[in-house]
Amino acid sequence: VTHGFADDTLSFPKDFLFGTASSSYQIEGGWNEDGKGESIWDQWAHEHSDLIIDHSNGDVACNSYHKYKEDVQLLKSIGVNFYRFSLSWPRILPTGYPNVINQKGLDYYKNLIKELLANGIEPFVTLYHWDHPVIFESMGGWTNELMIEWITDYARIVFKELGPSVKYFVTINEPSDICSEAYFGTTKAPGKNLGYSAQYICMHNILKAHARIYHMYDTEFRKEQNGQVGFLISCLGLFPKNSSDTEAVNVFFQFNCGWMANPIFSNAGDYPTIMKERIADNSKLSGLPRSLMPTFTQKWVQYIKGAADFLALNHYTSRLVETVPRQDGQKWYDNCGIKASIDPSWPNSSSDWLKIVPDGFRMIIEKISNEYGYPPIFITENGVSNNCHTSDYSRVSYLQSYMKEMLTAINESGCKVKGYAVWSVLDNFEWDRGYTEQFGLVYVNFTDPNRTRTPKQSMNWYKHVIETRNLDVYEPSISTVIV
Ligand code: GBH
Repeated sequence: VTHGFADDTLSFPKDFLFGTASSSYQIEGGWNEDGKGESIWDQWAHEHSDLIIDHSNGDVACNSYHKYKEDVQLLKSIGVNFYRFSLSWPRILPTGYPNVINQKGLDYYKNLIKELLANGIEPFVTLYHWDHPVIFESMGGWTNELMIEWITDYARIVFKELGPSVKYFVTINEPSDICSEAYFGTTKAPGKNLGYSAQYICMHNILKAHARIYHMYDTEFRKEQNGQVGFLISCLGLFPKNSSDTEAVNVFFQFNCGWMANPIFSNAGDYPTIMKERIADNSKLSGLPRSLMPTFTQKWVQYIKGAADFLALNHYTSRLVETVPRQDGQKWYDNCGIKASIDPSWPNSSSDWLKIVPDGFRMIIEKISNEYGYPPIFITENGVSNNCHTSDYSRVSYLQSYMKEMLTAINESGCKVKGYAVWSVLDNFEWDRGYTEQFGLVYVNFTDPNRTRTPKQSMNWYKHVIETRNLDVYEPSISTVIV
C-alpha cells in the first residue's frame, strides 16, 4: 500500500538487486545425513551445549535440507532477485579433502540451485560461513597456514561442480568476527581463547586464502563461467563520542574495517599503516621481540591487492568511539587506543550488540566508498532481531529506515551499491544465541517437527518494496500473502 506523494528519493535504481541471506549450519539441519562429515559447529554444539544460551544446536535447525523447495517458493513469493546461501564444506567433502566427493551432498546444492533458477532467482553463494570440517580444526584451523591450501582445494571442487550455474560468489563470511570470536574469544566455535596473536594470524591466513581462491577462479574458471568473486567484510557504523573524537573514527575504522578491506581494496594494499604501527608499538611495550601482527611480503601484498570483483558488506549496527589517552610507557587500549561504546539513546533489538542506528549505515557505505575509490558494493547482510512472532512492525521500521539511508548513499553520494540482502529469510539457529534471537522475515516454529513457516509482516512489506522498487510503503497486510 502506497500513501503520500510519490517520492523519487525513495526509488531504487533500475538494475538494483534485492535478496535475502542465510547460512548452511544455521538453517539446513541434516547434520549427519547422506554421508555428510562433521563440521566444527556440529562438534561445538554437541560438546559445549552449555555455551549456547538455550542449549540447542543446528542438528535440525529449519530443516532446509529437506524443505528447500518450500523455501524457494517463499523466496519466489517475496519476489527476490537473488538468494545468498552458504555451502557446508563437510557436506560436499566429508573428509575435508577433495579426493572424496559426497555425491548426495553435492546434489543437494545442485538441486537447490536448479530450483532457484527455475523460479527466476539468482543463486549467490558463500563458500564458507564458519563450518569447516573438524579435521582441519584439530590441526589449528585458521591459525594453520595450510588452511589456505585446504580451502582452495575445496573451492576448486565448488567452482568446477556448481560454478557453471552461479554468477555470484563470496569466499569467507565476516573474517574479523570469526577471527576475534572464535580464536581470540570463546563465543563461537572453536572458541580457543588464544589471544591477539591468533586473531591476527587467522586474518592473515584468511586474506591469503581469499586471494588464492580469487586467482584460482581467474585462471581456471572465469573465462568459461564469467561469474564474479567478492570479498565479504562486516563493518560497524561509527560516530565520535565527543566533538574532539573525529580522528578516533578514522583510527577505529582502520582497525574494524580497514584490517580486512585495505589489503584488497586500497591502492597501496597491505594492512592500514596506523594498525601496523600501533600494534608494533604495543607489542614492543609488552616486551615482545616482534609485532603480534604478522607481515606480508611485497609479493603477497601485490597478490592480495585487487583480488575481488566487488566488496560485500554485512552491516547491522554502530558504535560511538573515543580516544583513550595514552599514558607514558603504557600499552594502547585494545591495541588501537580507541574505546567503542553504545549511545544509551539508541533503540534496542533482541541482540545486546545490535542497537538501531540507521544513519550509521549511510556513514559506513560512504566511508568505504571514499576510502577505496567507489568499488561496486553488495550489501550481503542487514537485518534485526526481535521476538514479535509475525507482527514484527519493528523489523519493518528497521529495514525501512536502514534502506532509506542506503538509498541516500546511492542517490546523493554516488556510492555503487548494486544489491541488498536482508538477514534473514527464516528465523534460524543464531550461533551462541541458539533460537532465542529471531532475524527472519518468516517465522519458523522450532517446536513443531514440521518446522512450519509463517510469513511475518516484514515479509509482506519487503515484497511490496520489491514490487514497487520504492520505499514509500508502510502498511503491509498479512492477509495479502498466503503460502
Ligand atoms: C552475522 O554476524 C552473521 O554473519 C550471521 O551468521 C548471523 O546470523 C547474523 O550476524 C545475526 O547475528 O558485541 O561482543 O557480543 C553479525 C556480526 C555478530 C558481530 C555478533 C558481533 C557480537 C559480538 N556480529 N557479534 S559482542
